[in-house]
Amino acid sequence: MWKRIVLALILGVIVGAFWGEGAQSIRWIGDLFIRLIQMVVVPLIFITIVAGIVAMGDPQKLGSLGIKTLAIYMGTTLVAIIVGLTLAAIIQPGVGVDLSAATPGELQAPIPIGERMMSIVPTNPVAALAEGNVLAIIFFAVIFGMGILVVGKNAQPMADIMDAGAEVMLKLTHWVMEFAPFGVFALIAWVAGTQGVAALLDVVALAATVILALVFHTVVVHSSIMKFVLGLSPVKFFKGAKNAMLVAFSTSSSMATLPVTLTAAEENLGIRPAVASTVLPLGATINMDGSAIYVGVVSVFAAQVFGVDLSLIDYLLVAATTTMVSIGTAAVPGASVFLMAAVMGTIGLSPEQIAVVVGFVLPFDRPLDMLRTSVNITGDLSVATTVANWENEFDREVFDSTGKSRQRS
Ligand code: DAS
Repeated sequence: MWKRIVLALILGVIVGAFWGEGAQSIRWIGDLFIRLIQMVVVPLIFITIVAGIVAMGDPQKLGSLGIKTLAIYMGTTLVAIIVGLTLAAIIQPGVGVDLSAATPGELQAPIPIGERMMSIVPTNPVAALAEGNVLAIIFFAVIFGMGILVVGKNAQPMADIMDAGAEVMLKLTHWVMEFAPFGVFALIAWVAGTQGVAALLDVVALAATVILALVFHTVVVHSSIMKFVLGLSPVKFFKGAKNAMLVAFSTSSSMATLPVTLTAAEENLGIRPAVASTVLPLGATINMDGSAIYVGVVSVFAAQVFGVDLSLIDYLLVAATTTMVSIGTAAVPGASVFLMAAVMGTIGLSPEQIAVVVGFVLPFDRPLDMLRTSVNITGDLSVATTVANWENEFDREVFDSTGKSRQRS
């Protein structure tokens, strides 16, 4: 799939460069693709967040291990998003990027912050879904998911519906991505034709910001957890996690990597099965530091492109929304593309502006997806190592002997 997208990207640049303004005539293909993305976003967010909350299991039953795990997962994701937002605010990849010709809609009038905070609680959840009010949808999805958990077995049919719904929405997402090469070709040809090929180079600054944030979070944050929180060698941690990180990089799917993640946890990092078998599958589903960084950086990029001044409250809203949305982000290739649209909605961008940004970043998504999935897995293993240490389910000898050729017993 992504080879076809790269081919579409290259063809789009060439056609756009030679066709010039005439490329406007195929813009409708790009608009159609953007509409397909928009069609999927609202049901995808609602259903995957409800399914993600239900997947966490009942808080009462989770016990200390579960509560600790959830708290550390959300905490590390919040740290990740703060790293991403800070670097995006400093580097400012979106400043000077001119997508105006691509922006059919005008900037939405800024809504007073008090009103925006209140609107998080929807007076009519169905209206919130219909209007695409992302924060209200997320709020209702979390409450609805917790309601299913608390009601327990009587709500099992609803839990099953949400599980099945998440699977159906992911299939629809997959179908929309099948159309991506055509949409990307048209969007790139149109931007290159109307803005000049140089406009595409603006995405390099965005990609560089994402990569910098991913590397910083992985190396600095997780090394600090190992060294200063657990008193373990960061080098040995990364040696033990290497295989899982490489498989995540090549598959761009946390779920596909899970078997390798479990093996690395038990055989290299000394995490006993009691912790590995609960913490890691949960992490692959709801813990995505890399995706949170990506979605947050793109949101700040979009705000800079369209001249939206972000207040501190806006940054906090993006951080909270991204953390929640990462619970619903599916562990499959390209999942973040749809959910970043949700987060951009919280900073007042119009659906058209969101769609243009999504169409702009999509051609470059796959290489960044490989990196962010690798970071997602690293975060899962870092939290699993932490929980294993705190629950005395940790085999220090196994961890310390990582990388040495151990005599297979
Ligand atoms: N590829 C997703 C994963 O498997 C993450 C993403 O799309 O951001 O973790």
